[in-house]
Amino acid sequence: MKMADIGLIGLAVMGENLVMNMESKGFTVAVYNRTGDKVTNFVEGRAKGKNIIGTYTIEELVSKLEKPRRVMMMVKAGDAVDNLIETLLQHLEPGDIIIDGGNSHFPDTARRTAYVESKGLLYVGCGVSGGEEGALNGPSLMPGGSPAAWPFVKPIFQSICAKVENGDPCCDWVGENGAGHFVKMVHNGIEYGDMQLICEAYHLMRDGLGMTAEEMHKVFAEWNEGELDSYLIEITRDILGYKDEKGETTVDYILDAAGQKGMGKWTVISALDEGVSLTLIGEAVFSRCLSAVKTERVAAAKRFPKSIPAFEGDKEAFIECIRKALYASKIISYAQGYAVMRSAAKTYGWNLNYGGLALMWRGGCIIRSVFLGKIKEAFDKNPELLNLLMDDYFAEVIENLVPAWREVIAYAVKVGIPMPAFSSALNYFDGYTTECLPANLLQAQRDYFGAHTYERTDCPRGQVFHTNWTGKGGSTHSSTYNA
Ligand code: NBP
Repeated sequence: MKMADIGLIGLAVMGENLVMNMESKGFTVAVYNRTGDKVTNFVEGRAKGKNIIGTYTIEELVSKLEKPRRVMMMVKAGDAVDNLIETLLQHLEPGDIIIDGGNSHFPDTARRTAYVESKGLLYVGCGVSGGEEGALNGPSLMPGGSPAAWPFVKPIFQSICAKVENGDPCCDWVGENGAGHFVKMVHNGIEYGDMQLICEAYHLMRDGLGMTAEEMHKVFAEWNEGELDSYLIEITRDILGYKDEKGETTVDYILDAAGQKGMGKWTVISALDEGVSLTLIGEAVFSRCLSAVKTERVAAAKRFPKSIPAFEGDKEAFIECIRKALYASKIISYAQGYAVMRSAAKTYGWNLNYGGLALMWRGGCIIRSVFLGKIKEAFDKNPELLNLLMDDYFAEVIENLVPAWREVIAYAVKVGIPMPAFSSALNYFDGYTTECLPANLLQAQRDYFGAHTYERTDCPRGQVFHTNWTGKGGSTHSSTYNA
């Protein structure tokens, strides 16, 4: 058998399917897994008769690779990646390329890129999205790291990734060091937001309108035909229509305690570090936390019983309002996510192509949707766009959605159905579009107790003042601090 085009470490669900995908596109792949049985099972099972070479040590894996060698790790993020890099460095040569396709935290990727480059090799931290199905049939790939590595990984990555209708690949170079993993992290944060928005719409229909899963299945099927057409709406439709052997809807029996692996949390932490509002994803993370304290919620529900009144208006019309409110909130979530990426790009010196990112997410990944095509158009038209809301298309769309958005949230608040993501989105919209916020009073408070100073509306920006509010303080003021 000829030498392999690429080596892959980690034969779990993602690794195995990526290997099958690469092989189906004409690449020969050498594979290795820490637990050797998995290699044997794979090469004698699914990979039998294919251009896939099983190996049982890292040294053997490296010996099977064409030069410059390309080795992709698809293992659990964390120490495993550092340990594998150390072992690989003992066997690889300058010019070879190490790729991490796991969900590594972007500062780790930045550190590893510098380290591997210091040894004369190249490093790629690549976000991979699309789960098992995507890995096999075409994931969205977000590579970053050593730019010199891109020409060597591009032919493989752009051949195995998802493609949009016109054939454009959902994979392009994102930027230096941790850029690929940063963008993948924000993708996952947006995924948290999209999922939470869908769950809130479901909650309002279930408890506010008294709808069955079957009825909601039909609503989501309709929604998937229009502006909301997306993978997550599609799977929600299917989940709501799914019945077990007894004919019962499975979703009705699933415990309402959500898990999380941390990508949403990392995204929110990055937004806090950047000082950028990412309220919707923040609410999505905290909603999972609140759902997880099920026992406490059961006790609290007994202590504060509530009965939700039967809905008395035009149900069909209200369902359309929910759809509009969901769409408006989704626009806000993406506006916030893009604002975080823009800020981080400045902080870390990345030259991100925002339209290109929308294209990368347009197919293959979990947040894939028709809507991302419109985002691509907005950033292609104006790469300097500061906020998606200021794009003419989105500004007009959201203006038309606002009345329904307010109506839905007002109703939910009145009857006591929590809609943290919907309402945080509306609050952001109202805040972002308000010329005078009450932060004048806030600055006065800060200056009162901490001499933090303030700027004045009747003086140039940057000129700071301090008032001796009580007559007891001195004229010394503190230095300024901006998040
Ligand atoms: P897992 O995240 O469950 O990782 C399992 C793999 O990691 C196995 O091959 C395992 O080897 C290997 N591994 C571990 Br655990 N510790 C190791 C160590 N110290 N040294 C070497 N190998 C080690 O698998 P996955 O769900 O396929 O995900 C792989 C990566 O892709 C992860 O970083 C994940 O976050 C990311 N990802 C997953 C998805 C998804 O939908 N699942 C999507 C996108 C990205 P063993 O067989 O010997 O235990």
